[in-house]
Amino acid sequence: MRSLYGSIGGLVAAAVFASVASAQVPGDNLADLVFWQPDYGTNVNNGFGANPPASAVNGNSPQAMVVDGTGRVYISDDAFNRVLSWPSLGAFDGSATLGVGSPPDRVYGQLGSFTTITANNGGVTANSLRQPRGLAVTAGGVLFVADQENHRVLRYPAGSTTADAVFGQANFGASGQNRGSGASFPNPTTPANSLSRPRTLSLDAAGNLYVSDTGNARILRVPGAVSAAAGVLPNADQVWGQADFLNVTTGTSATKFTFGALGQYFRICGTDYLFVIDNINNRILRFNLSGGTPFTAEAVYGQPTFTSSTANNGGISASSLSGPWEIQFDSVNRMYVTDAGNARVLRIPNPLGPSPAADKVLGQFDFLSGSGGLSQFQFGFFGMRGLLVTGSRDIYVADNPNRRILKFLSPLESNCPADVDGNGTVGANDLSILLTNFGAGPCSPGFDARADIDRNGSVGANDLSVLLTNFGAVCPP
Ligand SMILES: [Ca+2]
Ligand SMILES: [Ca+2]
Ligand SMILES: [Ca+2]
Repeated sequence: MRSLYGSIGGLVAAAVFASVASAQVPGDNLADLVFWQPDYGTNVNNGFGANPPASAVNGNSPQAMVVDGTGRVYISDDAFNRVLSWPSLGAFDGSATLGVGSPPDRVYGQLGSFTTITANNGGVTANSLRQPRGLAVTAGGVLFVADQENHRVLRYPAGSTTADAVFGQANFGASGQNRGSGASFPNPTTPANSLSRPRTLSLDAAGNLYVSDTGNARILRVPGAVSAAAGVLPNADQVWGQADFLNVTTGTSATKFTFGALGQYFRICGTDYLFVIDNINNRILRFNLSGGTPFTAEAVYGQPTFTSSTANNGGISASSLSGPWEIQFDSVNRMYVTDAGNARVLRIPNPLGPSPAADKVLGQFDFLSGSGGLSQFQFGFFGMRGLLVTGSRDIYVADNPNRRILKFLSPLESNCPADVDGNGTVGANDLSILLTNFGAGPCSPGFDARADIDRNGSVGANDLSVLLTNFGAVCPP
């Protein structure tokens, strides 16, 4: 059973830091902004009962956060049956140091209203949503929304809040689970275009869409979903977790997972991967789509074998998982995992290596703690969902049961990045590490990410300039 306030250390940290909640300090484990709640100690159920009504600057159940190529931000809120959008992360943050940020300029699913939260407002249409979850967006702003309880995925042209294409239903007015055939029975007429509670979405460079079809224990690939004609999107052409499109079975192996599993596509160093976050089995599977067996996982995270599934197998550690939810990568290909059951975010520096373990943790003091709770103030989470890692390595976490989003300013990075080796001064050894990695990036063998001082994803002249400018400097402890 989780204690209300987590570890004693967490309680002390919360008590100490709640009084200086407005201070924004990068490079530490304390949040620097909170959204949708008035302070770090509150998690009221906005929009219901006597609590604050729904507004443009609050929400209830944050799920996914994505950013398009122009910097526009999109956040899904399933309890409020809407997706909100801001023109930039800066606009989302607003000028507040604590509290609400700035109002969004766009809403999906509520006919333009920022104060209604009705499921299928106006009926089931190309403008309605019922508990939207996953999001995916192209660089140009074409948005896909997993409209979970309408058992469909909607595509919105850039700038429009009216969908022009649907996957999983025959038209914009239909909303049946598996087109009416039930929870885990893909519709026999169109089994490759049938959904049961879709959640996470992702896109590859060719515009194929990967859909987590959680109620059918499978991940689908919808070919050419970005460029396909308006109307009903093409049938899926690939499926993970099932031998065919028609049948649904579950399991714990390199080819099978269970209900609720979430797929996320990433391209890393020229290779295409599908990661399946098999949260009930407390593991993440990695499928290599550029290899010879794309439907058999080549690696598993959080478990010693492909057939084990115990939470924190072998004890909680830097390589154990409990109910993982989402993963993201930064510019040097480090993997961040919302390890929700352990109320922590893990950073795995070498996720393609033989035994990937985390080197940093957010939400806990060490790798041996996993307690969470409601109202964890500035320090922790409880049952996190989506995750966004920015170019400067700020981290936004959808702290879902606390009904808030937390922003941490580069929480896992050094505040003195020119001190590459972390010994407290900027000196000859730091220069040596930088020069050894000069011209290299995360796909170079033996790359040392610490040498990327400016966090742009490679080691070059600007990193050298920053180091030389700070040469001889003493870094704060
Ligand atoms: Ca901080
Ligand atoms: Ca140093
Ligand atoms: Ca750099």
